[in-house]
Amino acid sequence: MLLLQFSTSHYCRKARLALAYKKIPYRVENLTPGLHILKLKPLTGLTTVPVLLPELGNDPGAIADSSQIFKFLDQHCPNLPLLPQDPELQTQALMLEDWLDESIGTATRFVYYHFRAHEGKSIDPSWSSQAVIQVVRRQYGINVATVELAEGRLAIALEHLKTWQHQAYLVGNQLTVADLTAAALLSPLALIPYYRQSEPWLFAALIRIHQACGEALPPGLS
Ligand SMILES: N[C@@H](CCC(=O)N[C@@H](CS)C(=O)NCC(=O)O)C(=O)O
Repeated sequence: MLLLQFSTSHYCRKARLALAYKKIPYRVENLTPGLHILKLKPLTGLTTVPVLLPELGNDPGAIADSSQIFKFLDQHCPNLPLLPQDPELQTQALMLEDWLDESIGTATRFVYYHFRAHEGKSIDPSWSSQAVIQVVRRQYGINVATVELAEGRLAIALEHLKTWQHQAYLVGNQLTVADLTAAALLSPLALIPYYRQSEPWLFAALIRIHQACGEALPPGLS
């Protein structure tokens, strides 16, 4: 299998966590932001990574979107399922995944890129890195007002995800799409001192889940 990705994307980390958890061998191709559209649009009709090319003969040619990739991986490799058997728990896990994908992954992006352009500029002050950060900020409309809203959404999310403090998994008694999605999409916060200091339980959970999958830890935790 081939994973088309941006090496730093937290949605691509989500796909890698699932591939690693299921011990599926795969290669990665790192795309260049901007030029990625030329490759992705004809393949999937979308412009986002991750995209998985299963390269398995009669399987779909290209799978776009991390949730669709999870669905495909569970069908292709039912061992170590990413969803609970129980239909009620299954719905819970899928709802959590969707909320994390659509709301929290975006909020993390806003807070992270704002941080990297200001207090976190010293992580990589190079012209090229700051240029990419500025392009991302313009692309998504990241500014003081939108970051403030994102911080509010993250505060609610962290309150909800505190269940991780008392139980190993967010849903039921097995690792699910909810744990993998939260671990990936919140991973950029590991570089932000405010979150490291105020939510140590979160980073303990992120490390635990990355280790359970056998995936390299994100920057800030490695
Ligand atoms: N819902 C999508 C979101 C993926 C996403 O937002 N990917 C970003 C990188 S983190 C991207 O490819 N952005 C480039 C673009 O929108 O052109 C998923 O889960 O795969």
